[in-house]
Amino acid sequence: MDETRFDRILVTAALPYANGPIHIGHLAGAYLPADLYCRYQRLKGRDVLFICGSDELGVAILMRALEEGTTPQAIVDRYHPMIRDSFARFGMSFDYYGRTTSPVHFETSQDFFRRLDEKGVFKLKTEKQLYDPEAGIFLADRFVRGTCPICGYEDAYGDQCERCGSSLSPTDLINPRSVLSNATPELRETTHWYLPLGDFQPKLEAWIATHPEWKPNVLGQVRSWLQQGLRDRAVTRDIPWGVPVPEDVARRHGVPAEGKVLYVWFDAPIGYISATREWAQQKGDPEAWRRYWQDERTRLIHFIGKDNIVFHCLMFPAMLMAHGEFVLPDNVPANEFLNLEGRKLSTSRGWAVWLHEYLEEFPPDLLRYALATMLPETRDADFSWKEFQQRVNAELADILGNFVHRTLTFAQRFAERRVPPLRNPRSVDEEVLRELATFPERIGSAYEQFRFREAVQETMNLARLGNKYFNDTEPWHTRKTDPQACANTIHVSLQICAALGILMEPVLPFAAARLREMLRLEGVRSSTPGGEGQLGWDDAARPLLPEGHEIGRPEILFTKIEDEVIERQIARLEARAQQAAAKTDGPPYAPLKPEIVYDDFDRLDLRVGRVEKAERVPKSKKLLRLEVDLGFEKRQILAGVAEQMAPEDLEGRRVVVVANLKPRKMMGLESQGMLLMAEDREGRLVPVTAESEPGAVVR
Ligand code: B3M
Ligand code: ZN
Repeated sequence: MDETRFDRILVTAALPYANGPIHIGHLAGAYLPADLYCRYQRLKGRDVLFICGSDELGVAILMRALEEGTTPQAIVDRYHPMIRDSFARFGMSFDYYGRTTSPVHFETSQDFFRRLDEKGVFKLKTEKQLYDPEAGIFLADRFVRGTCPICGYEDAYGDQCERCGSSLSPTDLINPRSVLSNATPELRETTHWYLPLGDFQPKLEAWIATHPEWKPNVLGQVRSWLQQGLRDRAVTRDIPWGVPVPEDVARRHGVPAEGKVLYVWFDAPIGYISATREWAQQKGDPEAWRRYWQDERTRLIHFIGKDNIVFHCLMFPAMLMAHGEFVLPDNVPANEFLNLEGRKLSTSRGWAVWLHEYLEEFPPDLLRYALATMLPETRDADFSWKEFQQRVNAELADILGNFVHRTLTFAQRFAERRVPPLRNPRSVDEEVLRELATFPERIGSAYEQFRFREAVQETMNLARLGNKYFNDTEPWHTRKTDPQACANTIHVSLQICAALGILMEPVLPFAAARLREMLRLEGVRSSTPGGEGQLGWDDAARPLLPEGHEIGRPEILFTKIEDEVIERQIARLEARAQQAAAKTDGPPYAPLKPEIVYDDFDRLDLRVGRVEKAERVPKSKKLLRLEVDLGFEKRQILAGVAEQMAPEDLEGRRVVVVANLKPRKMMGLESQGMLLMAEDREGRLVPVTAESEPGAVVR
């Protein structure tokens, strides 16, 4: 880092949508590189702040809630802790991990929006959009389905047909229907705020031109966007989940604020700022966030995947420029995509390796290392389980683990676990120590330039150097022929181990800590937030263990992975993909009904009832007549299930009854209530049962 220009580094990693767990594609795109970078910089002794959090608003979350038949809040409350915890176990060294449903975030993004509005940055446009008259809301693209005009598929989305892949606009659909209510949508007028990106184009171009050092894949995308010409982008939406458009702002324009929220790509990057504010509050210095966002001597770096480039390199910078009080990113080292076993990662097709599942079976370091060697830095890359195994067995175990183990075992057996003195070093000893001294700089410069694969390879090269030196000096021979030469080999090898105890820390933080413990190497600065310690990255250039220093017992750093373990992972992946295929081919789930409040639910009186008797109703194909004991009284209930169920399926069972449903007559018989049934996507029914006494209240 150019220390004449910068005093501190603010690093952000893309805020993952809290609508599903983290998989290796996410890790390879943004998170692992960001963590490697921050850990390296902390070891260099630099002032680093590493910010991330869950992206909890917008259509993606709402869609997920809809698919699962629950609320968006329930979705984010499930996935936020899951993501946060799996990140922590993976060793992500965030200074702060926030979430965009926090009050600070609402306030920060509303203030940002208000300020841009006051500065006259936005354009307002009124247009006709699809509206669901039953649910009472405007329908974002994904909330409309209908028949594809190209291929006739009946379940095409408003923005795309999943069968033929055509990109559509909601008004192209034949027989459009609302996913929310099934109603036929109508066209209605609505007003939205637009960020006129085109107006910013000259400023953005000038700014991008000052960054020829950015990665070619990033500059390539940015230039192509600029070439096409930037267009106005709506930064508000009519959906019921997001940061509300501030009422005062709406009022100023005479636009009803109700139901309007900020577009998720407007609020999410502001989430980096909100999270930094929360970090500052938490540490009791509420203004500290300003140093990182508003001081020119801060270097801001966004780690993201390639699908987020336009937002981080053009839209968010335009917002920051318009606001006027913030620093702009100094670099956006976006990665390309990671494939899995030669196929595109796809969560809906079950083609992914999930972080939380991985962590149930393997230590975090193995994936950190293997992924780091396969990062899609310049082009798409592929992760395969076989290569994972190969990296672990042939590199971590056979090279790094082996070097450490043979060195420590030798020191234990022939030097009483003490660092022997270096006397009359041979030229080979001196050469290796000289070469060792070049590694911090060599690995470090790769990290500085976001060349993480190279950094990790160079780290392994130090272990390779150690192994070669150990082999070349043959301490098992010199032990008998020239004890001082043997002692020198042990001395130098231990110094290499100690250097590794620092230099492998970014990529293998857990193993590095164990190695330092084995060496009893103390005082190394932690690569996690707030770490103290005298020894840092550059100290690894010199011998760290004094003569006579006592070391601990050797332990195995990395265990090899058996073929069978890897085969199980591959089999699981295949099984997942098959399951997912079966599921998506099936009929659609019933659409979710519009939201109700608790009082709506509370008007139902649900009771447990025991079905004492069940029989067919003569001359009716559909009806069963049931006698149900509700404890305090008996009821006759007619259930329209005779086509799917036999009387024996119900007799004797404890079911759930709607007990306050107005009685009605069917086939001349009075039905005094209703049974709850679960109906799956194929139309199969099962009674909802409850193992409680008749009359028990269900709520
Ligand atoms: N949540 C999209 C994504 O996960 C989005 C990133 C926001 S970064 C401010 O790819
Ligand atoms: Zn189609």
